[in-house]
Amino acid sequence: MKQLSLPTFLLAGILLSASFSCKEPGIPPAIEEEKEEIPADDDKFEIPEGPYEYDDALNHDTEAFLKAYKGKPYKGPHKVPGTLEAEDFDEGNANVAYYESDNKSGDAAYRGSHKVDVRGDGNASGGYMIGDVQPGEWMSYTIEVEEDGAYAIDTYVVKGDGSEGSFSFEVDGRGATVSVPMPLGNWSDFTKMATAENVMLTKGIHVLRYCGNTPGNVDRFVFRRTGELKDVSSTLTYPMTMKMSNPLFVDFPSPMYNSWLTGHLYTADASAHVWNIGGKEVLYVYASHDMEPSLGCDRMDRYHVFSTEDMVTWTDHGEIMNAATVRLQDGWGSEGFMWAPDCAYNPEDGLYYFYFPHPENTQNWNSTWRIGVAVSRYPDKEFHVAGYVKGMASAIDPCIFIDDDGQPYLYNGGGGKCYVAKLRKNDWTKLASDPVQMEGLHDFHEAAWVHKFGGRYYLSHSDNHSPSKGGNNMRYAVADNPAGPWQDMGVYMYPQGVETNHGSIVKFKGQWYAFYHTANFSGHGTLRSVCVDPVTVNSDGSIEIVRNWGKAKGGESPLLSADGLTFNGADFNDGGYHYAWFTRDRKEPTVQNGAVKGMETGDWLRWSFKAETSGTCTVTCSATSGAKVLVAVNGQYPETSGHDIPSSGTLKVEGLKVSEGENFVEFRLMSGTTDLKSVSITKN
Ligand code: FUB
Repeated sequence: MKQLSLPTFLLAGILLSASFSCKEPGIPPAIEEEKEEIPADDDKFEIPEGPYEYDDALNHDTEAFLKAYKGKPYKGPHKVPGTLEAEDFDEGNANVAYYESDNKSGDAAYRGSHKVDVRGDGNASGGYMIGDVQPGEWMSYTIEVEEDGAYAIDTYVVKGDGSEGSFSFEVDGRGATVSVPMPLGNWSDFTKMATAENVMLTKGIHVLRYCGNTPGNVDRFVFRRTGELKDVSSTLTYPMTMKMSNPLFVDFPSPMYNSWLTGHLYTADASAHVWNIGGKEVLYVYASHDMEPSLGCDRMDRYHVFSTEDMVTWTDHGEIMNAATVRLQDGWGSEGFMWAPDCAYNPEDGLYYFYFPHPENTQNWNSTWRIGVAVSRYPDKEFHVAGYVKGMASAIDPCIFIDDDGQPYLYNGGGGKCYVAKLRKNDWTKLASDPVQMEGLHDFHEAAWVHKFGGRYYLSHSDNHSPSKGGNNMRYAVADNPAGPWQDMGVYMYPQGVETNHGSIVKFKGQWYAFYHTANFSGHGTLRSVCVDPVTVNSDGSIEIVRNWGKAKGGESPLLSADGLTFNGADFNDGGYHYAWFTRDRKEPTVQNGAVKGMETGDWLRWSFKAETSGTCTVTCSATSGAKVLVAVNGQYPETSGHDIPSSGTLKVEGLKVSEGENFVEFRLMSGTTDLKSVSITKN
């Protein structure tokens, strides 16, 4: 191939760090020379002729699963309906009858020496339980179902560290339930149970798998028949159109992980673009898909695309890519791990280029990230995997930015490092320069997004977060060059109570919007929901904080004076669901005599106030005991997983940061129930 030499890429002085948390394939210490532009040639990816091939990943052969299953019932098959002791998992090898992530042995007094953590416990039925079931671990049980039907499984399990937990079940290798929240108590309290509803079972032998999505000690399962067997096959047809408000998309149904059952559609990592479709401006959102039940971000295995012409009515065009299709069409990739994507339109060839981070293999997922690329004639369907962008840094969260001269730039990064490389102008699946690590970003975590305004380049990203601090801020930086060096401009969105945030900033029909995600709706940090709010971009390009916490009741935020400030619980902000308050059932909080009554897990309230100077404050809450709460100012918690409201009913939280100008205080229930009388703030 003829090599043409181009000017040096303007990245002087950019050095690559020697210590990568992810393995970087062949990145030079600094950019010297740009790779040569390749003339349109025969190695450019061509969309294959013939019918479009897609693996919907839901074809599952139950009969074949049972035939291949090598486990043997222990004291079973266990009759359903009936009671099954957790310690009576099937006989068989690891990865067949059980999966254990550590090498510890269980209590040999029952079933002899075993890697499953069987433990003697006087409070457990039969004297034993399975302790220390870690995320991703499972046990299989051969069951014999008496009659076709819908069954409930009362699961006697407990999480003793006070933080939220969940478990789920699979039947014959397929997801059979959503994530069920675990009861909280001491690690040996087996009086409480949580019910997995609507497990559809046909008469005969099946293999049930208990999956610990989080740690928990599990004692027994009680099966009850609750109704008729329902046809649970997927009846989803795309596209589907609905009116939406924040959080977006959750009301669209979607198949759950590895299952033909449907649940809420959880979306994250929205990349929003405006394409011209038949002379009309249409906004498209390319989002990743959090799978229910979740296991961290491991099971995210597909992408959906959504569009709108008015920001009110949205269409879900359905799945455009999944991990199974990467393997089918291009022969590589892991299971799951389809993380934050992006898409770009090339007017030169009229094709859409969809970029997605995906590991080369499941075992070493965290060190084998690639930026996969798929190409289509359409923005919303028939993406063909063209491979991956060879030579790009092994990191997550691709973002594509096309400069005014048509030059595409590919960004990616995570774990504190952010990279950029040029793509070939005439082949957007290949690099035109080696990736370099960019300079000047402040506290970069991940989620790079680039847009241009007033001739300058804007890179927004999440900062280094801590779930116990409420998650990450979204920051932005500016530069005169698409590759930096960047100058940090500060925060444009406060943490959203989720351990990640990830956004995009886009102008649509004259208004700027910030896309982001929260986990409020699900209450699980890895079952997220995309949201959107208008954002103000000033004429000098500065971006104002996205005001997504409503407005003080009555309009004017009260001033935090030297005397402090007290809000009645009931005087929470105006602005409604998702902004001023949140309840799982979306019903307005119940107000009585100035208090908010019966707050439940996941509920929160916000109150706006003004401060003349920045500093720290103490927030004192008066509420009934029996609940664990987080108290935050501007979405940032102190270093804690929650405070128990003491029996005195007075909870004091110190050291919360206040900014000059507008602030909001938030009271969020982590577990239990409470009535909230008041929230007082004093400046330190
Ligand atoms: O969705 C998976 C990962 O979480 C994304 O790639 C990150 O940006 C974070 O949102």
